[in-house]
Amino acid sequence: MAEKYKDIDPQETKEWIESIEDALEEHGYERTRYLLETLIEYAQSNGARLPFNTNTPFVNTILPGQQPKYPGDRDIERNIKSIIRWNAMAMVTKANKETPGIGGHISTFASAATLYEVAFNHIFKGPEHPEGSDLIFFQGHASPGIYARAYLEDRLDAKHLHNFRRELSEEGGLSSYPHTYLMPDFWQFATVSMGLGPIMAIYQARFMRYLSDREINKASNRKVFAFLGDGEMDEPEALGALTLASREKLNNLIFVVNCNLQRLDGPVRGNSKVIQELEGAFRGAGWNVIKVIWGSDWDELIENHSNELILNRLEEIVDGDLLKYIVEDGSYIREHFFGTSPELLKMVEHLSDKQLERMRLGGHDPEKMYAAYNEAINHNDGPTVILARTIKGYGLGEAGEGRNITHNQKKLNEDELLYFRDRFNLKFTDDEAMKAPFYRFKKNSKEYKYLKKQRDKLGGYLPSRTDKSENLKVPDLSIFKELIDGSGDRKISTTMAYVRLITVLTKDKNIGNHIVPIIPDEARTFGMDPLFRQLGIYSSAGQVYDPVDSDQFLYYKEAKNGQILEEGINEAGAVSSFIAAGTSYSNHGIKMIPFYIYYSMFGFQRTWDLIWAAGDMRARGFLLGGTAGRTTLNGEGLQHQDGHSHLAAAATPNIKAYDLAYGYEIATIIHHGMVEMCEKNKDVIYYLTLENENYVHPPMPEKIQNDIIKGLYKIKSTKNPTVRLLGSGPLMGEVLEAAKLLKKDWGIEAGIWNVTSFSELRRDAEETERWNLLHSGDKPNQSHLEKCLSKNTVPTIAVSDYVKMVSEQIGPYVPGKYYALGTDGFGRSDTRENLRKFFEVDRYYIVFTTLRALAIENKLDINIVKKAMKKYNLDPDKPSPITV
Ligand SMILES: Cc1ncc(C[n+]2csc(CCOP(=O)(O)OP(=O)(O)O)c2C)c(N)n1
Ligand SMILES: [Mg+2]
Repeated sequence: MAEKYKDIDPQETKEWIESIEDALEEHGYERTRYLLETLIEYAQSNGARLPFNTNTPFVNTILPGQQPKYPGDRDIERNIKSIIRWNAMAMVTKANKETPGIGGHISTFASAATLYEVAFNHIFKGPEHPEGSDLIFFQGHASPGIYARAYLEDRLDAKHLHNFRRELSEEGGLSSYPHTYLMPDFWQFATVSMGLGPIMAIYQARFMRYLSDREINKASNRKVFAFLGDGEMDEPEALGALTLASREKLNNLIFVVNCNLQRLDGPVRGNSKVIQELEGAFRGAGWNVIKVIWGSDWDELIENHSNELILNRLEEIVDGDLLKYIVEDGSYIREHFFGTSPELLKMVEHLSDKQLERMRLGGHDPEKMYAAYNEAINHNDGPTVILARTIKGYGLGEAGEGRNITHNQKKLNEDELLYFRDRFNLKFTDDEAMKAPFYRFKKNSKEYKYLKKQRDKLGGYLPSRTDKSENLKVPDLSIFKELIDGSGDRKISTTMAYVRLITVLTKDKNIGNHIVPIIPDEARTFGMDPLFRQLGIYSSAGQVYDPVDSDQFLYYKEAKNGQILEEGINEAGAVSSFIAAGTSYSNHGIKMIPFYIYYSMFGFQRTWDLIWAAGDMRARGFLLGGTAGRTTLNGEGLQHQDGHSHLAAAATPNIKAYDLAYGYEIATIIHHGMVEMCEKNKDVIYYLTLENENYVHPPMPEKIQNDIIKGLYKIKSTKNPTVRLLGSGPLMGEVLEAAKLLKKDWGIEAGIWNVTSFSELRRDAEETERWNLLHSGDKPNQSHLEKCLSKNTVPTIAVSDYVKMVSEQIGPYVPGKYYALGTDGFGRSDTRENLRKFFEVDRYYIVFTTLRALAIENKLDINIVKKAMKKYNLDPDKPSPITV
């Protein structure tokens, strides 16, 4: 401030400061804040425009005098922490000595050890805590430290540590990073794809509120902690949802950003200060920010905040400088940091170079960190972020402390091991240390007892993951009668059929309350707006305004107990809600079933990484890609027309993907999915594409449920088929029309099949083939595909509104020649008819391809194919939809 404006009356300035000093002394912080805010308001309203500033000085938010007494035994905790540091380092070192190139990280946990240890000893509530367990998003590549602690707690053995990153070893190993899928009793959240942790944590905290506001779970004092890297904060997802947390006053949410000022390649912000930048972003977004920059060693120097000299010096240095002070010795710090003025130099003349070098930073000082946590967990007015200054590779010395190479440091040599031992006063002999042994405290040691006692007090060990949820009773399929009976004469879309299903489902007395409809500002597109009124849109504030459509029956109803999560135009946030709801069975012991419907193009394509993380975290629920199909969604054009999400879905192992044509298929699949999730406890995600083309939906044929689930069922058989047509989703209509043309124009009878899932068919066929391979000589098994199609080897023509690779998935397993028609290429806006012609998937192309397939097999004269081209006006020189 002083720099920006010239002080034309220093005496007056002094008097004002003295007044504030008096206020602080006599009335404390609250009164001082009130006075200052009143003054600012007065000045603003009288025209003194104050510049917007979201930053506070580059010092700790909590002053030494405001710190609570440290509740633990610092010496014992230091011993425990040093051994955890050692074991974490040894785990990575050993792994890389034994298996060069296996990877791992030493430096990240080295920087974060104090952040975690203070919390483990004093803050994190465990699973047996009366208030329930905290939920912790660990920084992914700090995992060695978390394993190292679990080892001291007897939760992991040396053999596990030995097999870090060797998960396929016979004795079992440890995942590189937090992966629920691979360590389902241990890790709760998959965090290593940078940026996903923060957004998932925000929505997790919000979902906890949702559950208590809807009185499904009782309100509790559980917190969500997210440990994040400062480099990670550059991911758009990391900062993108901050205002939701403050808007919803999520005081159950605490971010801890490990500000070691470095990422993988080098400084996060060499030329400025990442902590200040983050402070600005978080404060601007309405968060409570606690900066923990300087350790106790700095208190004396900084204590006197009115000493402008040091404050200004702290203000002007940049992170690049701060990093340099880590790798240089004390004399360099004296010369370059304090040497800018004689007064500054004087402030440190009583300190030796060694002392200067060793001045601890905030994130390595347990007292400072405890003070921050203590304030964070007691802050009632919204979310808190702790910005903790640390040193990357702390304690590694020449081997990487604060160096640009530190992120990729994977093993220490013998000298470096000895240095590390000395640095943390460990008791290994030289010979022992050079072997990098794992160390465990003896059962009767004070460290072991302390470690256990602290965790006992806090309710047991973390991370840990359990499933104590009760099963839900899934209603009989018959509740979806109107879908099963078909639409009569009415032309409806699959989206409309789905909306009917969800309307009925949410009314079911057993399961209805557990359904979580999630929509990113697209409810009206899908015709779901009637649900606004029926279910209400969740809002922690209720509805404090009179909506513009309040005079209408189906008004925009927000409610504190609203069931719908209307996430706004925020697909990443909406998937995060999907994940929170879909993992509720383990995080809250209550099964919730998310139904997340979105514009299909903005699903996998935009947020597959989050969906992949959902798979990792064993989330359960339904993803519904609305207005899918490259030609079925017609007017919207290239960036809206999804013709490939099924490829991504097929590649995600625990997703079962379906492209559906009729209402009864939707009912069958969703019913089956719910039984798997809620009664059989399978960790599955169902992906259904839904379309907006209206046509008549027939009633469900008899006894085809299992076939629908397996992915293929017969629509029409013929006695002596010469060809087989496979249709899928909305293109089933074209297939049916093509079959009519084949009969009418060419006298050809085709067998007709409906493919509900190419990927499920392929998986089954592949698994069957694999079994047969491994059991060569035994009676071979038959896949569903074979059971359906192996009776004859006529040519097969498959059509879908997706790229050919989707239907080609089953090509190798279909007897006879296989032809795939699909929608490869960028979309266009036009009529469905023209688009299907353009992509060569319409009824005429189906007939044409069929005739040619028969000609190739010498079952038809090639001249007939030529005739057909003329008849249907097919241009042999039409440009390819892939290149045009
Ligand atoms: C989305 C994504 N991009 C890149 C990476 C690779 N990666 C792993 S750690 C890392 C650097 C992390 O830096 P920071 O967040 O500051 O964490 P630190 O180790 O410094 O605590 C990178 C780039 C990743 N895991 N995820
Ligand atoms: Mg970093």
